[in-house]
Amino acid sequence: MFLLVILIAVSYSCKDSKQKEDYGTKKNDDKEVAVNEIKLSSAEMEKAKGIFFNTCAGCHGTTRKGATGPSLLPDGDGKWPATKDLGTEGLVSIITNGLPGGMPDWGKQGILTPEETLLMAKYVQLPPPPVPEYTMEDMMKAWKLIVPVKDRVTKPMTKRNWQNYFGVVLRDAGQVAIMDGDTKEQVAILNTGFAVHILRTSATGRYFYSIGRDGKVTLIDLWPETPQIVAESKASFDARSVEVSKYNGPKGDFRDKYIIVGGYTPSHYVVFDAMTLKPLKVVNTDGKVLGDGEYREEARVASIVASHHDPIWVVNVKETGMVWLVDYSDLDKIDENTAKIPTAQFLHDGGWDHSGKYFLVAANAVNKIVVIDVENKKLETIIDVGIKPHPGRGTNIHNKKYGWMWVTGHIGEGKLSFIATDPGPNQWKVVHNIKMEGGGGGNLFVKSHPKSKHLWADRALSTEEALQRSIFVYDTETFKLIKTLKVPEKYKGRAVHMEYNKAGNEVWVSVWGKKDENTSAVLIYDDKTLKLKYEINGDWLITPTGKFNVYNTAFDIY
Ligand code: DHE
Repeated sequence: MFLLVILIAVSYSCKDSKQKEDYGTKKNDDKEVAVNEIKLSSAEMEKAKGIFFNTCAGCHGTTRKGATGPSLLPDGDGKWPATKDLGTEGLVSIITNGLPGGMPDWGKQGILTPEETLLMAKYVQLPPPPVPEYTMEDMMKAWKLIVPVKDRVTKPMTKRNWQNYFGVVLRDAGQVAIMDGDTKEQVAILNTGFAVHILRTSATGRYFYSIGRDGKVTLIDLWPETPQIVAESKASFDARSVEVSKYNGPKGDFRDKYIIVGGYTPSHYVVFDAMTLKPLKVVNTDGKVLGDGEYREEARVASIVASHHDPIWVVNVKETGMVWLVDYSDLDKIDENTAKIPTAQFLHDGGWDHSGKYFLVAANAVNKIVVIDVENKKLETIIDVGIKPHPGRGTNIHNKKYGWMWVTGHIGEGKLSFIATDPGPNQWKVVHNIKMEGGGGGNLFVKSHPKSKHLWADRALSTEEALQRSIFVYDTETFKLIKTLKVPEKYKGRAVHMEYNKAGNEVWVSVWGKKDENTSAVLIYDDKTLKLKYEINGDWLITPTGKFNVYNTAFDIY
C-alpha cells in the first residue's frame, strides 16, 4: 500500500467529460493491441487515448514519463513502479479512489464510469502510443481570420468601462463570459476552446486571448458594442499558456505585434501575428534535462510571461527544467537569440516580482521557487519553500518590516510563503510563513493588490469540503488571519481563484460547481469590509474557474 500511496499524481485539472476531437485519431492502425495479456481493440485504444489525453496527460505527460505526477510506464522507469506490476486491480483501485497526495478519485467523482476506469487501468499497462505531429501546415489550415483588421472598429463603441471588464473562463462549456466589472452585467458569452484554461489581454487591453486545452487560441475584440471573436488559430493538440508581446522602448514598439502559445503536445511554442493570429514561427522545446541530462522529447511549455522592460518572453519548459528567455525582436533569429537557463524540475506557474525585473516560478517536484533575473538573462537564485508550491502568478505585497514580498501558496501543505524581493540582506529569503487553518494543503491561488492591505487565498484542492469552500483573508502588515469567508450554502462546489477589479476595491471569487447542476457562482466581495457585495449566477454560468480583469492583466497588477 505504501508503494501505492507514493504513486501519487498531483492531477487537478481533469473534469473533462467531453473529449478533444482530433487527438488520437490521426494515427489509427486498426489493429488490436495486445501486450502482457492485456488486449484492447483499436476502438478501445482510441477511446483510452482520448481519456488519457484529457484527464491524465496534464500531470503524467503524454509519453507517460511523468512530470508533476509519476511515470506510468509498463516496465517502470527505475524510479516509479511498473504499471504492469501494479496490475489491473491495483490500478482500478487508484483510479477509482484517488490517492492522498493529489491523485483525484475519478471513479468516485463520477468523471469516469467503471467501464472507463477498467479501460484506463488496462491502457496504462500498454506502451504509450507515439505523439502525433502538429505542423505549420496543420496550423495554417486551422487558422480563421473572422474580422480582418481593416474592418474592425477604430475606437471603443461601447459606453461601458471596458478596462474594467472581466473575462470569466466557463471551463466545461468551452466558453468565456465577458462581464462588466462596474455594473456586474454579462456583456457577452463567446465560444472559445475546449476546457479553456486561461486568458491574457493584449498590451493595450483591447483584446483578450484565450487558450483552450485543445491548443485553440481565440482573439476577442472588446471594443465593439458587444465583444466578438475576430480570429482563431490552433497551436497544438494541447496547451496551457498564451502571452502577448508587451515591450515598447529603444528596441522598437512591439506592443500587440506577436503572441506566443506554449504547447504541451507536441512540445513547442508557436508565435502568431497578434492581430490576425496567423501562425509565423514554431520552435521545438525538446532538449536535455537541466542542460546536460536525459534527452526529453516531451518538454512541455508551462507558464509564459512578457517583460515590459525588454522584448522578451519568459518561457518555462516543464520537463527539462530550462527557462528560456525568448527575444522576439527578430523572428528569423528567435532561437539563436534565446538564452536557455538550467534551473530545476518541473517548472510550472509563476509571475513577476514588484519591480517587473525578476520572474519567480515554481519547480513543484522539488519544492522550490526559481528566481530569474530577466534583465541580465541569468539565474538569480533557487529558494526552498513548502511542498508543491503553486503560486499561479503569485502576488506582490508590501509591509513596513520587509518591504516588497512575493507570495506563493502550496498544494502539498497549508502554508503561504513570503519571499522578500527588495535589494538588501533579506532579498530572496522566505521572511515569513503563514500556517493555514485546518489540515492538509490544497491552496491553488493567492491574490492581493497594491491598494489593498489584504491577502486572499483559496483551498480549492483541499480534501476537506469545508476548506474547499472557504477563502482566507490575511492582513499584509501583521500576517494575521482576518476572516474566513464561506461560500453560501445555495452554491455547490469549490471556491477557486481570486481577481481584483481595476480600482482594487472588490475581489471576485469563483464557485466551481458541477457542469449540469446550475449551482456555480461568482461572488464579489468588498475588499475593505470583506462583505459579500454581489452574487453572479444563472444557468449560463457553467463551471467558472479563472477570472481576468482587463486592466490588471494588461499591466501585470497582481
Ligand atoms: Fe492551470 C495557470 C497548467 C490544472 C486553473 N495552469 C496555469 C499555468 C499552467 C497551468 C502551465 C500557467 C499559465 C501561464 O501563466 O502562462 N493547470 C495546468 C496543468 O498542467 C494542470 C495541473 C493539469 C491539466 O491537465 O491542466 C492544471 N488549472 C488546472 C485546474 O484544474 C484549474 C484549477 C481549473 C481549470 O481550468 O482546469 C486550473 N491554471 C488555472 C488558472 C490559471 C492557471 C485559473 C491562471 C492563474 C492566473 O491568475 O494567472
